[in-house]
Amino acid sequence: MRIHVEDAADQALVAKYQESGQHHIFDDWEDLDSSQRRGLLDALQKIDLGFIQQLIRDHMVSDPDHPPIATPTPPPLISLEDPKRELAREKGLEAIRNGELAIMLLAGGVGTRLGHPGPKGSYPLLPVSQGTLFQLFAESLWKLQKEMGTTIPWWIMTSPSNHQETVQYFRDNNYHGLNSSDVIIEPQEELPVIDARRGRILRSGPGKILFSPDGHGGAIRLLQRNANWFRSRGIKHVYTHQVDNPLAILGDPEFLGLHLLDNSVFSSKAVAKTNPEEKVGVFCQTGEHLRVIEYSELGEEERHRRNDDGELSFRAGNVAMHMIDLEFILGDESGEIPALPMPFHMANKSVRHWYGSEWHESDSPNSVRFETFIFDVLSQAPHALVVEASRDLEFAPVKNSSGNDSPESSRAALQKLWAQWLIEAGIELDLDDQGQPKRTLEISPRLACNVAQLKKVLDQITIPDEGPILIR
Ligand code: UD2
Repeated sequence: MRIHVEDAADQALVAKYQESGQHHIFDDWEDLDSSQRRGLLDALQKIDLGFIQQLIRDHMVSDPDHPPIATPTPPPLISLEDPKRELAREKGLEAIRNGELAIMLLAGGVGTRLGHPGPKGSYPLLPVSQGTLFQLFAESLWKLQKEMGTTIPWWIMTSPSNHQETVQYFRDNNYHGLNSSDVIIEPQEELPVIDARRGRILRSGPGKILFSPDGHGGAIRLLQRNANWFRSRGIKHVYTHQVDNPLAILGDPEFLGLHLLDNSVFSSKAVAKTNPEEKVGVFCQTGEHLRVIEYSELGEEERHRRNDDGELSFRAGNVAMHMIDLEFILGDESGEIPALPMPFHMANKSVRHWYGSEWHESDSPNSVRFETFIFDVLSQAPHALVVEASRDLEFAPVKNSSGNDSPESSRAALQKLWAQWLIEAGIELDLDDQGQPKRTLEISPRLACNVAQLKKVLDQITIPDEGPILIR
């Protein structure tokens, strides 16, 4: 079909897509009004078509299988009992007090599994107040800043599709008590979604390209784009956490200290996998480097292998809390940003899309998204570290709408932990035989983020005689 546009640059753009086998994008051009046409051309302008065509060739046409992974071995691990931890904590606290730490929340994902309409962080997880995940994190950070007597900037990585809503959320909620200038909300980049069979760019409606965020590896590019911001403030380390885990200990001083003592440039927390089939990526050593091998990529034999003590050999499950040395990501004073190329992974998903002037849907995956993963920079890290964390204390993600890793299981884990703090602080509480409090319970992080902090504010706590217990 011949498409006529006035501007020579636009005409060349249209020709480029048509000649690259993406002419279907214009098949309803005649039905679009002038602003829809402009919107489409602007979206096409944003795409690096040559790069996308290369991704399609590399992943879909040539060899869709993963390249073989060099024989993995279990990685060295700082265990829960490691005596270095106490010293590490002091070192971490000192670095935070010196203003060397920033925190980055990865909140750009699409979060389709939970079925919550807004950004995942706006999910009302808290059991009594119905406060949100964003609120929990913001209040934990408020507390950490107060305890440290310093500002700790909080970067929130959104994606173009949830950015405005996230910004609006924080404005509407007065940043949950944080200084708005310390909360920097910035979107990651996005890439077009591709038809799984033919490698065509998909549309989300007439004249609209279907885009998807480029994976949490986008955080590395976001840091690099903002190199001057971090350098000018003397920030040396960034702690990253995922929006789906309310138990993440923001900026954990002990973790930062272990990272520093070990001269690591990329440190990660890991919890012991409970069974060989649990669907989390595991840290492995391959050659000189650490890497995360996704559940599906780890061979049957390795998945089930056990040590003499009966523990799974490959048990260091990735819980997506990382401490990253900024010099590794941003380079040294010379100002030259290191390249740090990351491989693209394909995610096959089923999606509703617009093609041939009608909607298409499928129960099986019909589209491909290209994503990079933050931990893939490990292959370029001169030295990296894995630190064991306790699942009960640090990992209760909200991923699915029910069952495992759901709001229900996550709330239960939070309440069990808060109940233990109260009991340890000397407050009486009835528990059931699973260790769960018999009454609905919530402790605001503004008051306490751990048992030591709780013990300091005992005089402010009164437990009502009946009903839900909200301590704030
Ligand atoms: C991730 C890990 C998995 C396990 C698990 C623990 C990967 C590929 N897998 O699985 O091994 O450790 O977490 O909870 O990481 N996000 C963005 N931008 C994107 C995509 C994701 O910010 O483009 C954020 C997202 O908002 C969320 C986090 O990254 O906070 C995890 O994303 P996910 O839900 O895709 O990862 P998941 O649960 O499959």
